[in-house]
Amino acid sequence: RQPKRLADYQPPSFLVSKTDLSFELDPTATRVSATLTFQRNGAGIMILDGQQLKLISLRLNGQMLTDKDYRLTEDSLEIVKPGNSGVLEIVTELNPDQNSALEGLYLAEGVYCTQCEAEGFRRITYYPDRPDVLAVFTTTIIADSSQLPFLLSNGNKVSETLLSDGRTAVKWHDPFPKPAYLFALVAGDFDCLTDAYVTASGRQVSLEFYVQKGALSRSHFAMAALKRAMHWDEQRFGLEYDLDRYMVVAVDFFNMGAMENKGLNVFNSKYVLADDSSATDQDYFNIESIIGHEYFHNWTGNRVTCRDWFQLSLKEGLTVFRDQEFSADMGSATLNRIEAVKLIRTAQFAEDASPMAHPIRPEQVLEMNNFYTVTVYDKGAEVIRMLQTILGKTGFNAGLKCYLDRHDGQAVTCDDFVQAMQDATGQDLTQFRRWYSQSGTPEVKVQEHYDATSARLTLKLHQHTPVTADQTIKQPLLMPMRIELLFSNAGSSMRQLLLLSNEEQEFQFDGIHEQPLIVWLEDFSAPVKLSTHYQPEQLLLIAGRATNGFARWDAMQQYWSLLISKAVTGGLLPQLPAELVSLFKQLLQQPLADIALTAELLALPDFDTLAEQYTEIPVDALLSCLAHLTQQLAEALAIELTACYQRFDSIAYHYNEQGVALRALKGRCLHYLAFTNEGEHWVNQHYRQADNMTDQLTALKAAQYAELATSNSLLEDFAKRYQHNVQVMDKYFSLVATTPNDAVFTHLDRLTQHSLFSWKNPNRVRAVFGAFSQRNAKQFHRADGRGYQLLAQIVTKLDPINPQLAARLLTPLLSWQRYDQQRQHLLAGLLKALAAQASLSNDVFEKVSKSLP
Ligand code: BAL
Ligand code: ZN
Repeated sequence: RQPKRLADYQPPSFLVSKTDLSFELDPTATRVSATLTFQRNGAGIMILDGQQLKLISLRLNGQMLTDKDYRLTEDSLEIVKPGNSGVLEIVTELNPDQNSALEGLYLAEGVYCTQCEAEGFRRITYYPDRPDVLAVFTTTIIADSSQLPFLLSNGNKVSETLLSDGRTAVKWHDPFPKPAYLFALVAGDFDCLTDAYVTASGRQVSLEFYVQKGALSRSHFAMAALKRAMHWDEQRFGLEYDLDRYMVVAVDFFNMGAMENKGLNVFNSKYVLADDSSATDQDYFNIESIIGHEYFHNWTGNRVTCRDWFQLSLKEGLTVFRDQEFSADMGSATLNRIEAVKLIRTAQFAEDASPMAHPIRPEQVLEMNNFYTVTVYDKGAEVIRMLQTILGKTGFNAGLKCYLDRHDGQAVTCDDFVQAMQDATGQDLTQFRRWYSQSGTPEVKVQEHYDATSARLTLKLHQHTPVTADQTIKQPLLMPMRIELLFSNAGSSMRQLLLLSNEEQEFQFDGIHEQPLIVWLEDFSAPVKLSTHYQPEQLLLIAGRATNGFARWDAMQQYWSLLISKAVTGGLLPQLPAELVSLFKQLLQQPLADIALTAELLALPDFDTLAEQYTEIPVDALLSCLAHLTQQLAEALAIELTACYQRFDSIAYHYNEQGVALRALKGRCLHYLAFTNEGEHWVNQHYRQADNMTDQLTALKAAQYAELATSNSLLEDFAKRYQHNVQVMDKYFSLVATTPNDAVFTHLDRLTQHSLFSWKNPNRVRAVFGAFSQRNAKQFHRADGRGYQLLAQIVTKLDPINPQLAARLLTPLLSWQRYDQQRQHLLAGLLKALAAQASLSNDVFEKVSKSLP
């Protein structure tokens, strides 16, 4: 199996200017007629991509081709003498019903749906399936409209015709040239919510949401979120929508969260459907953020797209950054930043330390689906954020405008993006470009020296990026470090931006008349691991005083990490320091100023965050420390927790910033109260009185973590109540999969027999086995290997059904070298057994083979 390399990029030999498609839909034999108007673009043969297709016929400029005129392989079609330009007509047949990989055209629950990013279009017809071939698409869909009343594709609807055989033909035209990965077709029966939006320049846009029958009332929030996103992009970046229609279809069978096909987004129903009785605050947040993300792609991804898939972060890092800025403006910027940083410090740092380590612009790829990663997306967004920090908001906005003006309608590279930022601002970004090519998590050490005589403060920074699985040579990076100097006089401080570019660098501040306490890396201004020399009491001071809310939370997290790491090193359980107890008492009793931040300040770090701070992860010690500290906090603060919990009258559910914050703080109190003698009482009451999904789940999770006797009966009640709502049942599946004791294995087995479970539905599989492997550390990382064995079996079972899903689920097994000898041995054995299996998909093969020595 040969990986592709960025260094081998060649422009396409042929371009396609016009792509006319006609689909005659049939569950097992859909016929696709493609008419491609092509022109030569350089030397080389004409080779089209194609997979799992039955070729019916081929014509070149009207002439039927015979088998001496072309060469067909498992994944390509070569036209022997195409000439310099012409029209190629290709008829293929495919089987949507059998397509459980959910790439290309598939049929699930009566809905025909496509997913073409990254390389799914080659499962629809033979085509130059690469993002730098941009064509104007016209699509005709022919089907029985009594079965499939909605026949949708990209762009504007041109016509609808009743054919003589009773079928209907609907024709769509998308005037914007696009690569094949942005093509979409959906056919099915839906309920449709319509609305309208008038853009800043007065364009009337019809907004249409297509959802499963009966779910219309659950699509209003997503519609409103779309309108907020459209308005926000106009206000913040001056970007308007460009077609007459914007359609969103929600489907339950989908590998991704959503897909930004031009004018016709396809969404996982999880990220569209919501109402107050079935959606949590987190669900509402996710819906708004993903609706925004896909909408923002219309400019950053669709109007300007990627030259090749190595440039994926060009559109994804940038669009994640844009959706983060949107969410921050719609709610609490501090909470948004905390959540984004948690993801970097857990999954992204873990990826850097794993055999799959790669830069945000990967250099070598066997299966592109494996590179839709937290590195490309979320570290990619951090890189964009650093650009904004360095250039300032005005400079960044000017850079983005220059990029979009310069490259509208083109397929370009990450270098083109940085060049536009440089040209618009005059800032030399030569060194900054290393963030695109260098993988790994930089480590930054800081030293402070204060000289009272000269009133000079000297800060010495040292950066180092450890080698990663893919790269041994690392260079210094340009990184913005935001700091605050806190002086003894309360309220007196000074904020600075340091630009670290050398391996070692000093920054001097004169006229500093006392030794300040320094708050490092405000807002996580660079995605690095920082090592400082704080004393615990200094961290508590920062937690109380820093101007930046993120920095206050971060100081608390560092405080706990320090306490836990000392305990782990000493082989003991940590004891709760008195000063921490008094700080928590203060937080629980303070006037309700920033409730959301308070809820975060009262949280212990999660297992994954702590794990990333160790080369060899002390699984059992970390889990014991966390359980022990939770118990100690509950005992030491029972009175204050109860009082804080009872401070809030129940208010009717509403998803807004204040409501989210109140539920979060009350939920945090309940999490600890579950560990007190009154635990059963509080949890039962919380569950019974809840008028919303957030509070119900908070109660269920608290009961489960504290292993309360009531946990099972509450879960049963929940399952009975929501048995007809599959989105809520996914939450139930995940809860059962996070059972923290041996019973989980029987439960998992039972869940796979549940009438709603299907191995073909990624949402169900993720709800069960994703939750088990990523959110049940205690059972997944069992020292006897039972958790690992189960996941390996699941991956083996899923690979022939849905390789993309199988490879994603496999991820936690790859980091086998991070555990103790016994676990290493178990994991390595399982990975070797997987590697030895015949006919592994490229998806799973690439990951497994990289992980073995
Ligand atoms: N382009 C794949 C889905 C997303 O990132 O929006
Ligand atoms: Zn995206």
